[in-house]
Amino acid sequence: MAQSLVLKPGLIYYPGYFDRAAQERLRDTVRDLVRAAPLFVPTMPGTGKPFSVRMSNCGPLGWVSDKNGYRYQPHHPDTGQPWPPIPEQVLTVWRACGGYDEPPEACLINFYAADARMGLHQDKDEEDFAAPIVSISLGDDGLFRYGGLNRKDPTKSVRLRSGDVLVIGGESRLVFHGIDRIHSGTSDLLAMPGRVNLTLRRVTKP
Ligand code: MD6
Ligand code: FE
Repeated sequence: MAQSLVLKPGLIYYPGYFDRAAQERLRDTVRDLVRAAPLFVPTMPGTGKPFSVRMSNCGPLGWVSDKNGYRYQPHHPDTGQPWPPIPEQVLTVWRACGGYDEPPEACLINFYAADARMGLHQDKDEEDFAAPIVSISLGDDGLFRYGGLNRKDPTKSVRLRSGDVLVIGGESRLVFHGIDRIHSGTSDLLAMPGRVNLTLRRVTKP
């Protein structure tokens, strides 16, 4: 089992979880996934403003956002096709680090170009907060900021590197978090500059 660091109770960081060979395998798998389910541009509920992060999903459910709101749905918003299955290499991380008996139902795939970011948010569109969210990073470093249960709580940052795993669960399941910036050129894993983040989620109560 990889080394782990408790950033705060329930927020568990596994730096270097995947070695280079495993990162390359996962990169190739993600490339196939986004061929089947192309990256789409989510938009903000209400304003319709586009996210700077492009997204796709795998699993029985996928997270989407558009003018009607945030939700999980079984099909791609542009193609109408069901999402491809979650790859075994990814399910293995959930089993090893998730501490939750039932499988994940959604794996959100985020692609950050060099200038993309993600504002401070909580992940609360799931029914079951007893399940953690398990995050895997590939490619360029991303500066991950996390705080507490209130938006105004003080925050800290950790630089998520290619191959790192982060688990948000327990009493940290609903902490505010975001990505302040991408450190372009810090990894040569991807064919283009940028960062991929996979987040595994249990959506429904078993
Ligand atoms: C990211 N991740 O790392 C954005 N959410 O690119 C998230 O928003 C996130 O990493 C919940 C749990 C883990 C995460
Ligand atoms: Fe999140």
